[in-house]
Amino acid sequence: MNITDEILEMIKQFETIIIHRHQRPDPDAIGSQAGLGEILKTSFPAKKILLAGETTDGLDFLAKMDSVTAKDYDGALAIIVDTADTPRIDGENYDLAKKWIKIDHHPNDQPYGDICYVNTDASSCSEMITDFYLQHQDELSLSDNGALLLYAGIVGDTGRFLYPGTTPETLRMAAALREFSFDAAALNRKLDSVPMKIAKLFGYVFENVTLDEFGAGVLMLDSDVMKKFDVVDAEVSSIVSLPGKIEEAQAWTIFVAQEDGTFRVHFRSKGPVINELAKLHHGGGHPMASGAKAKDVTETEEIYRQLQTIVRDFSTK
Ligand SMILES: [Mn+2]
Repeated sequence: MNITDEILEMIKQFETIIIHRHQRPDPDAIGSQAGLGEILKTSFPAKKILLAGETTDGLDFLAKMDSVTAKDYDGALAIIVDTADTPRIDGENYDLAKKWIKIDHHPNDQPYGDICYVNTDASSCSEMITDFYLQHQDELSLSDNGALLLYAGIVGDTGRFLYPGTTPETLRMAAALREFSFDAAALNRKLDSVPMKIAKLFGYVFENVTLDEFGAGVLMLDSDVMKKFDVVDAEVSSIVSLPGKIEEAQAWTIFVAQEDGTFRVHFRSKGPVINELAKLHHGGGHPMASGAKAKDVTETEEIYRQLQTIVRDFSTK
């Protein structure tokens, strides 16, 4: 029995299944969570399937969350998708569930769950859920809306099939989803468009990002900048990959001021491995896309110096 068979067998044993994903969700978090939810609702209409966590402005067009109480976890199965470690799980009480399953594509720094299914070769958790569905098509069904959700997740985590995580398998999964009936062009447009104030911030990013001679980039969005563009942390995720458009950029870090004076730190790379650096600063993630935290400006400066060393070593080896 392979691991997806074990997952299906466990799902069959439970009447209530509560699906969680990570905090500050992106389209892959919502897509894999709600896409799996659609598969389970369509395939097992008698089961109670709930989506846990906060409903997120800006992504609520994909799916809205259910209100889940502690009582719902009595004898329930919790499935946690796209979430590397338990502190990042959105929604409380998952630890009250009778059993847990982890399904994720981030490095398995914290294995958890009665079943822990991690595939770091997958572009996205939505790709893994699509594969799960395809492997068990004889027993599972997928609605058009479920296909849309999973497709949104793959598009989100691959930057519309641009990032290096995109494999032949990714494209096979995406192709299978496109067999369903949904408006993929409209979905792509929706995922790719930003409000005017964010478009103005795009301009600021290109004006102000600096690169050293090896292509290590840095951009600071301090509280004055955040105020000037009238944006909060949750709204700036779409700028993180922008410096990648610059030919000379190899890897970059973006610091985003938080209300409490600390900084959220984003790392992206075209080659140098940056997740070990993220781990040094209370973060982690993928080798080419990670996040961390900095307590003050001094720590942001230290992070950029460390990034410069990584990029220089990569370029000169
Ligand atoms: Mn993901």
